Amino acid sequence: MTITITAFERSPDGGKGLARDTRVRWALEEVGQPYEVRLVSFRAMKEPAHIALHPFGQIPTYEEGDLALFETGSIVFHIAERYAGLLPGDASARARAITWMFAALNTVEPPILELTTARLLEADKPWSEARLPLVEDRVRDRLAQLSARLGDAEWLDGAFSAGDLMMTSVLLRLKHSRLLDAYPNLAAYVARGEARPAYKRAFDAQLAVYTGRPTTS
Ligand SMILES: N[C@@H](CCC(=O)N[C@@H](CS)C(=O)NCC(=O)O)C(=O)O
Repeated sequence: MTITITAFERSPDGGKGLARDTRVRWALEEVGQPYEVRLVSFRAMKEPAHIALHPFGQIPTYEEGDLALFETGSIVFHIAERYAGLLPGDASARARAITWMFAALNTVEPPILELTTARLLEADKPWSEARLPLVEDRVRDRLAQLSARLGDAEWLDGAFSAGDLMMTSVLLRLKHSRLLDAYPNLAAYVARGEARPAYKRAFDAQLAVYTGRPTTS
């Protein structure tokens, strides 16, 4: 059955991995499933046809036969459940991997997104300069906690899982800030994720949309 995802027709970062279709592409590459991409404009994202797929008018979405999903947490979880390669077979290890997916999306991503908002959208506000250090400290708190838990391990809980895919995807948002520098084990963790062939294929395929180079999927 053909899998179709949606992605930005014009991506704000020019396809350099920040748009969330990257994590869905990555999951599909990890499990070896081909997929098609339908590009949507910002205007089309807010029109009824897309809203029927995604009530909040965003990307990515995921279609497979008569199944339509939105939210990257749900999409990556679905891929990991349906195809082998992203969740361990052992029930407890599987539950822990899923826990890390939730931790990435519910606990680590929110302060990182808040920082992006503060830097990009609120920089001209009179209170921005005073607030920014507070927002950065909230990110640092989470990074310190995650760094302490990861320690010297390669991945968060045994073998690479959907939990690592999601956590790496979230941390990649900090790549161009200096915040990861204080946590070398997290920086190395992110680099390990980026070095995975499946991630590289996903990244290249997204970038190719905007550079015109042929995609790998
Ligand atoms: N929680 C959603 C967030 C989706 C989201 O924020 N998508 C962004 C692209 S990465 C988007 O469509 N932004 C355009 C908009 O919100 O109008 C998920 O994980 O799928």
